[in-house]
Amino acid sequence: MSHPLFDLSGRTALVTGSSRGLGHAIAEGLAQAGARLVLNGTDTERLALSAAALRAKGHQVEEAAFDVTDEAAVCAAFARLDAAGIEVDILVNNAGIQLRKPLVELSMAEWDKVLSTNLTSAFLVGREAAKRMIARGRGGKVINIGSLTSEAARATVAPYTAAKGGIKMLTRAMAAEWAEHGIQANAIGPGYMATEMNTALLDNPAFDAWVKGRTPARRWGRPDELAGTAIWLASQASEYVNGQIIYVDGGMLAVL
Ligand code: GCO
Repeated sequence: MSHPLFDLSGRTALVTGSSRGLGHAIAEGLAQAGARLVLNGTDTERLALSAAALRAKGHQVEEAAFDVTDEAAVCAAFARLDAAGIEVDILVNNAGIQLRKPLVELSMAEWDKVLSTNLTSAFLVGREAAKRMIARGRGGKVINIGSLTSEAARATVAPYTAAKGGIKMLTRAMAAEWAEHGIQANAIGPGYMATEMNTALLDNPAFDAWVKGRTPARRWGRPDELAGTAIWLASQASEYVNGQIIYVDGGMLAVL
């Protein structure tokens, strides 16, 4: 029997970047707990496939294709949700990209792209969602997706590291301003997960061995292993948890 504290029936969850990878898995977990989904991505074909796969499992799914880095597009998307009577109670700021390159070779444009996709997007989508949550007076949930790089750096991923460090502090800033409105803003910090974004790392035998050696669990994480934490942070069960980043990393950050 499911516990009522974790029941998301009657709630609507917008998950950015949910046509694949961690976003899709988190969305599926929230739907299994009862939430209606609003999936987001920029590739409308992939988004439609992701939505169809979840509908086939009996979940209620809307599609909202918009670019999370484009302020006008974000505002227009929320206006369309308003017009359709769709109220976002749970926002998961998951959209993210990676770019692996030594710092001294990075262009300004590359830096800006990673920062805007991985950090500024959470501010933009978070602002639009929270404005509405505050106006409705029913509170809400914001879950930002951090990373191990919210805490520790790794060579060749500097803009990603800076953005994910920013996500940790943006989460706290959101909690500082929105907690009094009944909104909980927390983050999930996934460890090394077997996703499409990490294909190059998974396919590199030395990196694969490093991850397995460095992680107490001795393996990569599976995207669906984020679902439990996402459901908890999206539910009434976490009503007094605010500004935290929860690492789901097989123990990696806990050890040297
Ligand atoms: C990397 C990876 C990161 C990590 C993740 C760890 O290049 O280090 O692509 O995305 O997998 O963020 O938390």
